[in-house]
Amino acid sequence: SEVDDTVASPAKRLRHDTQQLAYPSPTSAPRGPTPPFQQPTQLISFSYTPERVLEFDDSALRYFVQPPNGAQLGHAYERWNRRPESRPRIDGLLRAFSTVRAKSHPALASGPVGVVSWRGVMTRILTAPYAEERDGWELNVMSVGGVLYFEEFLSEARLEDKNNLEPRQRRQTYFGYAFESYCTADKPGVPNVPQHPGDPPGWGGDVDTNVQWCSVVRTKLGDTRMVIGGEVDCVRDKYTGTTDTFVELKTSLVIRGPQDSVKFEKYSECIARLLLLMIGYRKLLKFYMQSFLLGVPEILVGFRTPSGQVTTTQTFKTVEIPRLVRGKGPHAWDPSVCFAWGDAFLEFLKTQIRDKEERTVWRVAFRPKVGVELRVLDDKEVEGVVAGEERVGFLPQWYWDEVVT
Ligand code: 0WD
Ligand code: CA
Repeated sequence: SEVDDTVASPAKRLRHDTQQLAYPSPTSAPRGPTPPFQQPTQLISFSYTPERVLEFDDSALRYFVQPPNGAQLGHAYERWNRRPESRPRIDGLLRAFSTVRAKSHPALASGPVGVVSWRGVMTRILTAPYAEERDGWELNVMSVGGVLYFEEFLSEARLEDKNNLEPRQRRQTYFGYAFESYCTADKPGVPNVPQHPGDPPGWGGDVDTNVQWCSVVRTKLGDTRMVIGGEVDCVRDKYTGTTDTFVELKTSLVIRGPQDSVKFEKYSECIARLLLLMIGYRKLLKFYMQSFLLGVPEILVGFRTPSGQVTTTQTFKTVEIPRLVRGKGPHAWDPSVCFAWGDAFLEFLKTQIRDKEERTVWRVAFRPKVGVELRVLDDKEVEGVVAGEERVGFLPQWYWDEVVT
C-alpha cells in the first residue's frame, strides 16, 4: 500500500496503546476465594437544596411512611421540578471527601483510600458480568496520589438522549419519584398532609429532583479501600448517623399474567420468591448491588400497574436477596462473581495506571460479553470532558490544589 500506516493510522496506534481485560463468563465459577467486601461505615452526609446547593446538613433527609393503598404515581406530573441532565460530575463527592479528610475521620485512619466514586458508577462496574448488550458504559479515570477517581462518561449523544426521553419513558421515570413522595415524610411518624387542593391522601409533596440526601461511606473490596457516595431515599423511624436504618425505594411493573391473581397477604419466602420473579433477575441484581454498596439494609418495592397505580408493596432485606436467587435457573446470578470481577477490574487499573502522569485522563470502555478497554484520552478528548471549566482533567482545580502539593 502507498499509505505509510506505521505512523499515521490512528486505529493501529489505538490498538497499540489500549490495554484489555477480558470479561469473566458468569457461568464459570470464580477461581479462588471471593474477595471480601467490608461492611460500609458512614463518613459524612450532605443535602442538595432545591437550588441544587450542597449543604453539609440533613435538611433533605426523609423518613419512611407506608404509602396509601392504590397510590396513583401519575399525580402532579405536571408540577415535577426536573433537574436537566448535565455531565455527571464528581465535585460534590470530592467536597465531602475533602471535609472528612480535614477532620481526620477515624474511619480513614486504617489505611490509604484506593478509589473515590459515586455509588452508581460502582454499581455499573460490579454488575458488568451480567450486563446485557445494551448495558455498556464508559468511565473517565484519573489516578492522583495513588487514588483512583471514577467519573461516568456520557457522550453528547447520550446526554441528549437522556434529556429527550420519550414521553412514555419520562412518565415512567416520574413514577419512581412519585413513589418516593408517597413513601416519605419530613419528620418521623408524622403522616403527610396534602399541600395543594386535589392532592391525594399520603402525597408527600411535589417532586423536585434537585433535592437529594447523600451518604458517603468507607468500605473495602479485596485490598482496595473505597470512598463511595450515593443518594439515600429515606430512613426508617430514626436516623442514627449510620447506614442501619437506610431504606431504598423502588418501583416495579406488575406484568399481566397469572401472578395477578396471587394475594399478597403475608410475608413468606415463597411469596418473596414470586415477587422476585416479577421484578426480574437482572433488575434485582441492580437493586441488590446498588443498596449493598452503600450498606442500605432494606429495599422497599412498590409494584405498579402500567398506568402507575401501586397495587402492593414488599420489603426485602438486602443481604437475603442473593439466597433467594441462588441456583434458580439460567438467569440466576451470584454476587461473588461480581465481587471477584470488581476486584480483578480494580487490580487491572492499578497495575496499568500506576506511576503514570497524574494529569492524564484515562477512558475505560466496557462492552458487554467482551470486556473492558483502557486507553489514554488525547488532548482534544480531554477538552470535551473539561468543557472550558477550571479543572485538571475532570478534577476541579480547588481539589487538585488541595491534594497535589
Ligand atoms: O447528573 C447526572 N446525570 C447524574 C447524577 C447521574 C447519576 C448520579 N448523579 C448524581 C446524583 O444526583 C447524586 O448526587 O450522583 C450522586 C449520587 O448518585 P448515585 O447514588 O451514585 O446514583 P445512582 O445509584 O445511579 O442512583 C440513585 C438515585 C436514583 O434512584 P433509583 O431508585 O432510580 O436508582 O439517584 C437518582 C435516582 O433517584 N438519580 C437521579 N436523579 C435525577 N437525575 C439521576 C439523574 N440524572 N440519576 C440518578
Ligand atoms: Ca430509589
